[in-house]
Amino acid sequence: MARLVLDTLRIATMAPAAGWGLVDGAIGIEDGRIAFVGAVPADWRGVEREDFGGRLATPALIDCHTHLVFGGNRAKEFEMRLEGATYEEIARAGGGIVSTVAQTRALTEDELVAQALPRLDAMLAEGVATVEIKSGYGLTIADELKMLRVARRLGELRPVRVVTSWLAAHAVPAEYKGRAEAYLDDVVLPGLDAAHAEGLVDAVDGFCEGIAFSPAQMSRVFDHARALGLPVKLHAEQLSNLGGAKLAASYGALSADHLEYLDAAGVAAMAASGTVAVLLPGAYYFLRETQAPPVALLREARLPIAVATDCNPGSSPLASPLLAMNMACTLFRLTPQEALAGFTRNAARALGLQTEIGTLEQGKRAEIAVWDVADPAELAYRIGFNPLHRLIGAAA
Ligand code: DI6
Ligand code: FE
Repeated sequence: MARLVLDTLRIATMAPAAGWGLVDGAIGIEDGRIAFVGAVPADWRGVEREDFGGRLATPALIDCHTHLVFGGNRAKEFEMRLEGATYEEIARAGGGIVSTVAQTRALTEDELVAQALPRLDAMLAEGVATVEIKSGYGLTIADELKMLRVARRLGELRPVRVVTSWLAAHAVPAEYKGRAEAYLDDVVLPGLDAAHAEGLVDAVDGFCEGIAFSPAQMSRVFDHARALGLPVKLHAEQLSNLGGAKLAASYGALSADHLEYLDAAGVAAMAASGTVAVLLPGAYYFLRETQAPPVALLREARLPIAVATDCNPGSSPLASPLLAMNMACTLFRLTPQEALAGFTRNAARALGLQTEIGTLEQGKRAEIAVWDVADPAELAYRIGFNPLHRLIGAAA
């Protein structure tokens, strides 16, 4: 029985639905799980202790929405836009999501691993112990499977839990232009079967938008996921309101993500199904979006709100959860407490892992971030500064 006491901590357990759940004291760890939070029980007196000098402990961070695996980058496109080029001109010049698809298809698994590792390492350096990673830049069966194999390998190469999502319904590839249904028939649905058979899929995602897939098309994907017993989630209401959140909720989705254009009916549907609202301030910032998600409605409906980086080359080249927290506060007016809950308790729920991680409570996995700060609000407050002291117990 491996026991350890982390002593002299200020602990933000994030256990209550509101509040930090602050406790001053110790955390007992036994065989990788939290045995107690607070005072050290009598039968733990002889156990090895490590003193943390009053530092702050929080649950290790969970980034519940990323596209961490992709080839190349789109810095050139960023430059062109700042020099006045329109999105259309860039697309005609071979830019946009198509260019990331081409670059991703061209790389081997090893090369994709090598390109993703620095992004993953940046996240781990900020206290991340769980990261969700989507496919969606391969758009052929072979290339989508390749992306998810890379995601799984990242989880073997680093002490992090990787949760995967099948996002072949991210964009219609050039070779299927105007034939989205055929793309679903030829790639998205049979590819899902193949990826699932290989154990590569933890959930099924899609991009429900005018420039991507309609609600009716997404239902076909979700019906297939349901038949395989896989949970679903959706990029919904990012650029317009197609009722994607409502559709996702009708399938009991784990989460609906982005949500800038979400309306009251969508909120009500999500509340009824317990679907988590995942906010992605990095994409809002980078695309200079002006309509913010309806945070007041989300609060009113008591929807759990998660926050994530959406790390991707086109709309959110962001590998910093701490900066995402700051942006959620400055741009969406979340409180620092909501922002941290968004990267801990509610992010766990968005991945269906709420019984295992996301709060510091007895029985949960001992995945703990220790920070050189006194007050948990400091985590969302600073910009471009990383106060992580130590990450403990991340999945090996
Ligand atoms: N929404 C987004 O913001 C990204 N994907 C999505 O569904 C954009 C992806 C890209 O431009 O590469
Ligand atoms: Fe995304």
